[in-house]
Amino acid sequence: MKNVYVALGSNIEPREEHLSRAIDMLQEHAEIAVVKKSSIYETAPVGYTDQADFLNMVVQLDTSSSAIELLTICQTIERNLGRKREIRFGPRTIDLDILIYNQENSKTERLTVPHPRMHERAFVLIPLAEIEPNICVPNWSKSVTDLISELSPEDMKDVTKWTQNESGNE
Ligand code: A4P
Ligand code: MG
Repeated sequence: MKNVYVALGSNIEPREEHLSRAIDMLQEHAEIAVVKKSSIYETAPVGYTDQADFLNMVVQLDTSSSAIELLTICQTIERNLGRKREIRFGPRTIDLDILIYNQENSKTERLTVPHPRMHERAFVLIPLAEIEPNICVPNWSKSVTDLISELSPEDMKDVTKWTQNESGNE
């Protein structure tokens, strides 16, 4: 079994339903078990900033799938949840990114693991630290906690724990 961390993000309503349906769809695969889930965080958009806030979270999976098989599964789930690729870094019903695949360090045309931008993203590192603060992130050879200590206070303040009631959702 491979130990894998996947980041989920949505900034098109119903955001929380998109996250939970994506996790259900991962679980429907016999070769995937979701072993841990972070809390959900509300996060300001990074990269392309003229878009709605995201809900982000991270899940830990045990899987017998290869990294490329898992990417294909993630992209099928994105398609099934109505993902359209229009603007790079732009609004999306669901985004599934493979952060860490069994401590592998590899780059192919379709897949780079660890995810090439994860080390600088509070919306990835904060939920990942909640479930696995000490895991080493290959390529940077640093723990999640160490990578967080390199973020600016500005980056950190844009990521807050999300609860349904505070946001006025049902
Ligand atoms: N790809 C390569 N490596 C990976 C990997 N480790 N996991 C390839 C998943 N995919 C990987 O991704 C583009 C291509 O990356 C895929 O075809 C795949 O083969 P995409 O999901 O089609 O397009 P995208 O998401 O627009 O681009 P990208 O580069 O994945 O964007 P990011 O880096 O995921 O950024 N702000 C907040 N607050 N929260 C967010 O979740 N997300 C983004 C998207 C921007 N700003 C955000 C958030
Ligand atoms: Mg993506």
